[in-house]
Amino acid sequence: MQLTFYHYLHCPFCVRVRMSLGYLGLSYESRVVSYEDEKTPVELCGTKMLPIMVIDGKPMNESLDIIAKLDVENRLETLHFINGVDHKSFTEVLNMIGGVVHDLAMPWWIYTKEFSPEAREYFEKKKSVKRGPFKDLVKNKDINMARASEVMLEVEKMVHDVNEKNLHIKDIMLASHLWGLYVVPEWQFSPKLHNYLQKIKKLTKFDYLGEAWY
Ligand SMILES: N[C@@H](CCC(=O)N[C@@H](CS)C(=O)NCC(=O)O)C(=O)O
Repeated sequence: MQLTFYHYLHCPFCVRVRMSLGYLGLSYESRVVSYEDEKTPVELCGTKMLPIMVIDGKPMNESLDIIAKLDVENRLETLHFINGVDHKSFTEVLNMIGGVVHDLAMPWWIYTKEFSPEAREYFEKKKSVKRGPFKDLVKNKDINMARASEVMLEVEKMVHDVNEKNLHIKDIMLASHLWGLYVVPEWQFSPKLHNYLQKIKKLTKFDYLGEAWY
């Protein structure tokens, strides 16, 4: 199976695919797409949305569908999760987590090495429509940190002692959504969440921004 993976480094949906690839031990060609590049994703899948995986010449999107297709031995139980009863409620919880994580992380993401000045401008303009200007997100960071801390109390109840055998797609989805907070200098995960995330990092051989530097 020949895999070419088009992705953004910061995007939690792309991160979940990247973590799954690492966990499954699949090698792939990585193409990090610049955020303002509309042509590449539109030519591949007809819409500006990543991740996109090209499998033996055929492009597909939707992170969970990609993972389900690649996980031929069903080690992460992705297909079962997609068709299962808690898919909807888990997705709602993730969206809520994403809301608080992204308000804190977005102003920092755009200053990582992934973003050129053009990509930064495009991203901020697009995301400000829903969230307001990034300078206001930064101004309100104490309020947003307090909101995030409250949410993390609930997140702590969702985590378990992960290992090579029991890692589930839901762990990967959760870790991918939380990972953005590591770029926020004032943020600190509780030891329980930090340990959980670091174990997943190891199990999935995940390196968040590494390839931006090579
Ligand atoms: N349901 C999709 C969601 C992917 C998604 O929302 N990708 C965002 C990045 S986090 C995107 O490509 N946005 C492009 C844009 O807003 O310009 C999946 O799971 O793959």
